Amino acid sequence: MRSLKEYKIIAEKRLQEIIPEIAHGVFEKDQIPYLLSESMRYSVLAGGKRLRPAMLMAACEMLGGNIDDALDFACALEMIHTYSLIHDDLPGMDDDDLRRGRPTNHVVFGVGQAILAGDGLLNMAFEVMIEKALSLTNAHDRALLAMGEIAKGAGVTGMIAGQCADLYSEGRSDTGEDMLTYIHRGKTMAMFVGAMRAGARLAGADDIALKAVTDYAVAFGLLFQASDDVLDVTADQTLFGKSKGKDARDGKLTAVSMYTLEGAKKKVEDYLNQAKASLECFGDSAAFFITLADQVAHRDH
Ligand code: GRG
Repeated sequence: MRSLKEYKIIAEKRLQEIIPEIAHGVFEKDQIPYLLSESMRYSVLAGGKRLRPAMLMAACEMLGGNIDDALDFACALEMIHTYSLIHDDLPGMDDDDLRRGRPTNHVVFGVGQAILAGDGLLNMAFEVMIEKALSLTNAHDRALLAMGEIAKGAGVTGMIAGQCADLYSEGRSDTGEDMLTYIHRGKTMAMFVGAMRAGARLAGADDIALKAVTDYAVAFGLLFQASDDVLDVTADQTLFGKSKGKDARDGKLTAVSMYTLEGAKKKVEDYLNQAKASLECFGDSAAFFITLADQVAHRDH
């Protein structure tokens, strides 16, 4: 069994290759403009926990698939996740100036270039997946199904829907628990579900296995967001790597504003138990996911 750290190293090495470094000042035919490559690399290679790519690869391996088939899909997912962070930080969205412990993309490159860095990462993610899918000559169907899972998680009924509801709810007093759950399911959970289901699809998983990994990802996503909301209140700013206390300042609907700090902590433990129970059917082969859920529930950043 591999660890989160091993998956992180594998994904980061491949991401370095996928988005090439271009010499300063170069704009050449059929090549990424240097400025775009620099701004995309700035955010994608800025660190990050790499949870989603690790979960995609681990799900694939747990279900008997091959990590070489999964790696490019995992990197594409991380590129999509990074685009969402860049766009979320823009002045027209969450308006933040700190991400992954660094100034946000638009602070360094300007708003216009930051929008393009996000667009570039999103579009290129699909180029990467299509190229990999075409190379998997005996598994085109699996690759297409995996791409579909990722597109759905990131899409207009997934992450983008959650972000839409989040912006809608800001400062409103007529939204409650249902809206909070809708936002968390979309913004946070959908990409974890996409990760796990894509990994499972690449392994050729049957319906029973697909249901088990989906149940885990749902509980994990809710656990992750509730613990993130707790950390927004309790974390050490340096370790957290993004602006602390911002949710409350922006009048955001969060697990803490809805359930109180103690209530949100209780939610974390409930989701943790649900996540672990979902993968009982896989026994020891699910050890990566059991450890991961424990780590995320009890993290300090
Ligand atoms: C712009 C379409 C669009 C969506 C933005 C990702 C996102 C949706 C908003 C960021 C704010 C937020 C609280 C999102 C919920 C998901 C989340 C906690 C993302 C951060 O994920 P981590 O902690 O980040 O895995 P790293 O940096 O470790 O990859």
